Amino acid sequence: KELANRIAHFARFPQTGVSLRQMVEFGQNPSQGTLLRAAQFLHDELPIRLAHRVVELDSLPDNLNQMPSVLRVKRMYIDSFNELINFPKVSERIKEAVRSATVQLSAERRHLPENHPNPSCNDMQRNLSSHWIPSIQHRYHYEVKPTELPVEVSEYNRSFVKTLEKIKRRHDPVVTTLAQGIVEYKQLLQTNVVDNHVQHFLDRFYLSRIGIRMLIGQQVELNQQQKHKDYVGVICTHTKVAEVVQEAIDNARFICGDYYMLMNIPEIELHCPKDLEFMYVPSHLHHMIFELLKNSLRAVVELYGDEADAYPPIKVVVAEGNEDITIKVSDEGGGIPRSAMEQVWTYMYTTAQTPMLDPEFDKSDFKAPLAGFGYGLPLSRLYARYFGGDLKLISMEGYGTDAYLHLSRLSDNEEPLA
Ligand code: W6P
Repeated sequence: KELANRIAHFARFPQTGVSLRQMVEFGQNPSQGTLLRAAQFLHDELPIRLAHRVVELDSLPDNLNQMPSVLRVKRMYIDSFNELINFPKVSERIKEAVRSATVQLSAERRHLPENHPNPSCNDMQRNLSSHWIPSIQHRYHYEVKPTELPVEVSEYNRSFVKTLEKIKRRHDPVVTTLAQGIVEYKQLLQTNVVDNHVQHFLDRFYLSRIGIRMLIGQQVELNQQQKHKDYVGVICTHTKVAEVVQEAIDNARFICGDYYMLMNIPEIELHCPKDLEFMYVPSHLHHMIFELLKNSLRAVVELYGDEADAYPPIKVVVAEGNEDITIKVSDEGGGIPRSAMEQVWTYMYTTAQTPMLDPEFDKSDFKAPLAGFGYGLPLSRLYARYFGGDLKLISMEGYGTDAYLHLSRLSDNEEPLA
């Protein structure tokens, strides 16, 4: 049908990546005109990304692409795609108003050709992210005079944000729904392994989801009042590593003590340069460290038993390099057999965790499993990779495990999209 054609059409455009730095440069004290430019970018870019996902869901192996849960996920992507392409484009009149309110800042003027094209309002030109997302240069070359903008600009922004929020909420259950599909698929195939193709698809799919939600989250946040001077949307330009990691330590220890009903909870030592700060999304950092610590705590408690008087402490070491900030989480929980290392990164639910996927399951009567749903580690690695980092595990079977979380300081890495 017609919608299928439009999706196929949009899926032929390449996705445009954005770097952490671009998100920050773009989002610092944005005027309504700048927010409108960002809205225009998202209005073009999000349907392209959504269309790619629909096509990929379609091209999953037979049986899997027909699973009810996979079809439900596809329906969410189609609905959001539809909503976006039916959202009105910015009218020529508003474009012209923003264009004429956009001034070239004098300080840099001499470096530009006399009639250098105004970056704000040209129409559909794909593949030129610098055209849509002003580079650092553009940021200083152009500014929008807020007073000269018509009220329609802020009205458009507000209405677009509403649509984005609705889309974001619609996609909340994507990870669990798709996971359910994988479980059903494995039951159908009478196997417990996810083949490489599906594993690869899920990595791409969830990475794309992180990116889409990051872009939506930025746009939504930038349209609200700035919560703190160090924040640009959900990005903190001075993320205090020790503070965020300590918070994750406290939370993980609390959850662990609660889950195993421990008298003594394993200690977690933090060695971190005081005052170490970098540009990052604090919630992502918290999420990854929290996930690693839960795994380490579980390993230690299950090795020594839940009634031990003392446990070997878990050690968290933060290293400050020029390229990377690396966070090592070391436990003495007995390690992982080398033959099981690959499985750690696969999207699979263990039998103990399956009840969570049963819609009839009474959540109030259930303790969240300490080590997540089996998705914690692969998803954490995607969060790390999203901004140019990585997550690696080194295990010494019979002793313990070291997790290395590398986070790029350069912040120039574009979102990985394929
Ligand atoms: C383990 C298994 C694991 C996974 C991830 C991080 C730490 C650990 N420790 O024994």
